[in-house]
Amino acid sequence: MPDLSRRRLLATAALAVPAVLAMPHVRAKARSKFVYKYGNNLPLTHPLNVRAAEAAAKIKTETEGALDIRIFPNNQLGGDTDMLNQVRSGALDFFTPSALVIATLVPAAPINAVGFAFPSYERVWAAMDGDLGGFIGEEIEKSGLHMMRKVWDNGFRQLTTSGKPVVTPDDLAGIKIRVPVSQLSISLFQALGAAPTSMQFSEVYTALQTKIVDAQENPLPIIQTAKLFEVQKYGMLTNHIWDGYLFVASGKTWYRLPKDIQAIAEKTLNDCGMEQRDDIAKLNASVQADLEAKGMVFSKPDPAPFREALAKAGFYVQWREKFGDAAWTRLEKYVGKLG
Ligand code: X2X
Repeated sequence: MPDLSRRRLLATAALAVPAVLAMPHVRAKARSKFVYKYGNNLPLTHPLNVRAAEAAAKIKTETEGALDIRIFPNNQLGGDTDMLNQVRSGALDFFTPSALVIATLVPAAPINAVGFAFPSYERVWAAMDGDLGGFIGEEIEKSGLHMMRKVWDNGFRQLTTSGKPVVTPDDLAGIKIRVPVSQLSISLFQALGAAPTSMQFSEVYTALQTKIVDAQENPLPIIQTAKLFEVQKYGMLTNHIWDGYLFVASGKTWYRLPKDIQAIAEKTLNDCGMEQRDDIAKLNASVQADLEAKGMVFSKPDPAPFREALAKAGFYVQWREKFGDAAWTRLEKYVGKLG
């Protein structure tokens, strides 16, 4: 074979061979590659997505490309109910539902979301990094999903309305309020005399804009990043539920990952979750002023009459029974006696 064509042949062959095989030092490490999908319900600008993107990049680097997590933010894969079905079947690999939303599958999960239970972030993180979070993780594991141990922050949920501010539970009478697809949320707002309706977050902006509902409730960073301030006027700092994002993986695909890759993913997601908590804490210091500059008007109702209304309606008795004594006692260990 004449030299020239031989060289050409070699050059062509080299191009056709995947780069890893052409490099013996890398070949030794070549292994299966996992391209996994992570879906969530929040805009790209929310700290959850900012830190998830950072986690994905870090995991890809540290696993030398073996685990490549592609992020689908903002309900691109469907609403929460759809993503929950997908993560159960293994069509979706990672998902961050609120405990409120995962309750249709794991009824004990939203024990952290009992109305007016948590007085401060200090107690929240003691509980979630302690026994209470451990209990939630075990319950989720039983359902066939895997939960990363560090829960990410959604925040304390605050009430917003378009028509008039809410000062006492009486002001909630008959108000059409959107809540997540959650029995606990429905029950809470019914007990307060409002007219709650469940809706996936993907539909909330439009429902408020077209006045299908008059009110909603979410932590302020969501009201900011999802631009709900464009369709809501009054913000009431009720802190009625502390809500977190559980970083879950589909058991069907998580346990297919080699152990060392699982360990890198788990550690990185937990570390980035801690950073995400800090991001929300920083945001909490400035978000109200930002929303005020955008036209919202804030007030801080006295929580006592709201708690009393819940107790009077039998809310705490009913949910203690539903969650069971074991879960309830764990919650009370961190927040004191409820109801
Ligand atoms: O649906 C909501 O309100 C949200 C975005 O807070 C949750 O994910 C529960």
